Formats: sequence, structure tokens, C-alpha cells
Amino acid sequence: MNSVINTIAHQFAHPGQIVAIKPLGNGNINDTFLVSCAGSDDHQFVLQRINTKVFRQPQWVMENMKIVTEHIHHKRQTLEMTRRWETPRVILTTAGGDHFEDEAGSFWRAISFIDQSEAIDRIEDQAHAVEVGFALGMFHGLVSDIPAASLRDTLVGFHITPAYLEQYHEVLLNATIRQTPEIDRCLQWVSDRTKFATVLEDAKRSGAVSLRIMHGDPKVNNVMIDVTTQQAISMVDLDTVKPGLIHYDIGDCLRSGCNPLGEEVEDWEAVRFEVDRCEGILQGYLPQMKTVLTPVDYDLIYDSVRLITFELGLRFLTDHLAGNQYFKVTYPEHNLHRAMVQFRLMESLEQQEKAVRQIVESHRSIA
Ligand code: GN1
Ligand code: MG
Repeated sequence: MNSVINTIAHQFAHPGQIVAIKPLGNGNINDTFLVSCAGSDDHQFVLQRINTKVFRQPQWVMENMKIVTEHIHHKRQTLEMTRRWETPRVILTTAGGDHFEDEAGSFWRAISFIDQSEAIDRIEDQAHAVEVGFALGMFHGLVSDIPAASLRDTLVGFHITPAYLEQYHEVLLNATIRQTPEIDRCLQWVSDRTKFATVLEDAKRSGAVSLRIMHGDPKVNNVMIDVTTQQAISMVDLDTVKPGLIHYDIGDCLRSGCNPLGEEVEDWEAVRFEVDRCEGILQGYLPQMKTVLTPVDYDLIYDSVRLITFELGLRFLTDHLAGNQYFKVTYPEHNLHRAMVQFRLMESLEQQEKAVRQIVESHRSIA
């Protein structure tokens, strides 16, 4: 066990002797560890080092997280539910703080691990798709009565596609770009869609849609699945919970869930947007949001998936061109390949626009 991390884990009020610490998940931004303790039912917790180059005000991340988890916790108790639903809780330090700052200035915090659950990277079957959609609907429903203005903007510009486009243009002006067929293809993918990039922000400006609380990162492996029942029991990774358009969340959940090959696949040309998965996710999501969603929200679902897929491709591409400053990489072209996977997924979605719109329509008529 790494002794530095072990010392840090001991700063948090843990329930028993710490017996193991292992890296957890494959996050692109923060460093995450699973800490196991002996002699207690609450035997595991999640320890994270927040990337403060990305989250400039990490204490705001904690503030938002506490408001949201406490709200969900109380509201959950008032709901008559026959199935399990859990919320991660912030674990305080032994001194009573919500984080620990080490000598190097790193910002550490701990949250509870959802017992008897697993995070699955890709959707395995239709039932799993429905569960992933259910989880996002449950989350959005539970936070729908928190006024957007009561949370901080912890990551300015996060999920505002035109802002990413501006950054991209700035990087293009300043970077020396090696023209390869792959880069050329990416540049083309972007330039063909610059007008489209404003679709959600235009809708916000015109008042057609408004700010709510968004999760910010509702990808498949942020939905915890009960190991016994295989039902979704929690939405985790609440770092990006902040005021925003939930359309980006709906889009992101579909972007992640309908790409069976995953974000890291090498053969980007094989990437497809899977319409059946989209049907499953919406079947899990929409019925729970019946009373929250407006007709305009339904109108924007197809565009939202297309937009967030474009946006993530653009973010990976920009980071590649800027020298990999934001997302963790394991080789120099990593972000370029990730960008190509997203752009190819977007293209595949575009080819199936009609089918996706039809699925949305069929649910709108039920609602
Ligand atoms: C980042 O670190 P992780 O994997 O939880 C990113 C998301 C992207 C995701 C793509 C704060 O999330 O926006 O969708 O990578 N988070 C941030 O895998 O930028
Ligand atoms: Mg995340």
C-alpha cells in the first residue's frame, strides 16, 4: 500500500482498520482509490484527489455535493419506493472538515462507497440500458426542486459547447499543427458543424429551456448496479453537479450508453451508435421525467445527443492540439484517437436521426 495515500486515508473518519487501498475506475481527471477497512459493515470508502487544475475552487465542489446529497437523502425518505436507491455521502475528516489538504497542497476528500454494487463500463444488454436511463431519471427527478441558483458554478464553461469551440479556435491559431489525414478529418468534422454548436445555448438564450441542476457526467459507469438484483441503485461521481441544462446530461447518457465499443476503442471506424440501446435508456428515463419535461425538452433530445458527442470529440481534439493538458493520457495521440471515436459516433448517430426521433416521439405520445 502506498504509504502517502495510506497516511491520507487515515485523516478521514473511517470505520475500522484500513487493510487495503486500490486505484478505482478509469477517470480522466481526478485520482480515485477504494479504501477497504476491516471489522465493519461500512467496510469500503472512496478516496479522491481532486484535480485542482480543472476544479479551481474544489471547496465549491464539496459545497455543491453536500447540498445535493443531503437534499436527495431527505427527499428519498419521503418517497414510497419498493426498490433500493442510495446516495453517496461525504465522509468528514477526523478534525470534522470535508476535505484534507496534504503538504504538497493536494485536495483530498472521501465519500461512501455504495455497498454491494458495481460500476459497469459499457451497457451489457437491454435491461442494463433501461436501468441506466432509470438512474438518470431518478437523479434528475430527485434534484428537480433544488433551485439552480443555489449551487455554485464549479467549472465555468463546462458543457457550454460554443465556449469549447472558442477555445478550439484559439488553440488552432496558436498551435503548430502537423497535418495528418487523421487531423484533417477531425478539422473537417468540426468545421462542418460550427453552426450547429449553438443549438442548446440559443434555446437557453431565447428562454425556450432554462437552467436546472445537472449531473454533468452521467456516463454508464457512473450508474452503480446492485450486484444481486442487477438494478441501478445510485448515480455517483457528483463532482460536476452544478447549474446547467439537463439536455447535456440526457445527451451524454445516450452518447455513452449507445456506444457498445466504448470511448477507448482502437478501431474507431468500427464505432456505431446503437439505436436499440437508445430505446432502452429512454424507456428507463422518460417515464420518470413526465412531469418535469416540457415539449421543447422532447424536441431537443436528438440534438442534445448529437451536440454532446460533438462537444466531447471537440474537447479531446482541442486537448490533443494543445499538448494534452486537461485529460490524462497514456500515449501522445491518445486524445486524438478519443476524438475520432466520438466524431465517428456522432456521424453514425446522424445517419440514424430518423430512428432516434421516432423513439422520442413514441415516448412523447405515452407521456
Ligand atoms: C471526464 O474523469 P471522468 O472520466 O469522470 C470529463 C467528462 C467527460 C469524460 C469522458 C470534469 O470525466 O466531461 O465526459 O471524462 N470530466 C470533466 O470520459 O471534464
Ligand atoms: Mg466525472
